[in-house]
Amino acid sequence: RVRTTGHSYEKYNNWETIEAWTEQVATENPDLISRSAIGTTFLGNTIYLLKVGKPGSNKPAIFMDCGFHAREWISPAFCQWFVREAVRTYGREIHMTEFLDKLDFYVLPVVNIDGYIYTWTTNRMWRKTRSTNAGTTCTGTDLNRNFDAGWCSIGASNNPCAETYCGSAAESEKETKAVANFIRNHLSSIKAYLTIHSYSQMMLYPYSYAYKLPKNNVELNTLAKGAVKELATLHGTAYTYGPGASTIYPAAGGSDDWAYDQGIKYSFTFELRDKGRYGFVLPESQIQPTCEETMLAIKYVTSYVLEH
Ligand code: ING
Ligand code: ZN
Repeated sequence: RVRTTGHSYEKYNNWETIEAWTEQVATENPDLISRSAIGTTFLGNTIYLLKVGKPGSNKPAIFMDCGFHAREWISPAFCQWFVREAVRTYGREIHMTEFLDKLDFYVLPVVNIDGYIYTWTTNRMWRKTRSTNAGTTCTGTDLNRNFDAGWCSIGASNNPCAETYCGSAAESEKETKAVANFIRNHLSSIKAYLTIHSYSQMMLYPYSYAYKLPKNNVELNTLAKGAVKELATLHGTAYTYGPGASTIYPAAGGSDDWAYDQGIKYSFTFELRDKGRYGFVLPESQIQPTCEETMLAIKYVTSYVLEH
């Protein structure tokens, strides 16, 4: 069992605690986890990436990020939970053992670290980054509008004061650049891109930047249907699924659309619990059930990716 001062998988952890946890979980599980830095944020925080898997050559990989949006606290909690489940069940549970033997998970516990810190210190409902914008006192860019996928054409704002500000250009944010550069440099191994948000209980796939369907839309629809059915087996939590534009709303510059257009054929945005009762302020009592049911969906997708 991993211990870090003040860290708990059933509580929301602040960045200082999560950062210490990334070091500790890697140090205590050297056979399964290695930690690297893929960049720094606007305010100089280190963006860590955990590579989770048994060392091997030419392994395929699944990339999963959490904490794009600062206030969606259940998201970083899930990435931490996932890593704990990986190290806890490797060698004990046949599916996780097979996954980690055959592929690597790249897990990015918090992308928008500056924003996440701000939700702990100043404004619980902050969404964007904390970068400054020229000519205004308004702060931040929406990282999920900042990718080069129909950038700022729909469902995004040119106004730096808006919640969905797309930034001064595609990949204007250091956090976007760090994620995009890592994925570009590992395109030959990355078979799936998973990005964890909240809330709405949805499993979304491309496209969100236009009302068009991806080439393997039938396959993605079937895969999402199976994953949400599996998720519901635990607590009956109902998820909807479908292309982003028609299922949640049209929005350009999202990371899943960008990853898909890079050639990653399995690209999903998860919107975890709930459907609005608590919204972004999901009680800590729901961390465990939310993470356990989400594990089932992620494992379902992983099994599928391994077979295809
Ligand atoms: N939802 C996502 C958002 O960035 C989304 C929905 C997914 C938009 C994929 C674009 C692409 O608005 C939340 N809750 O952040
Ligand atoms: Zn979000």
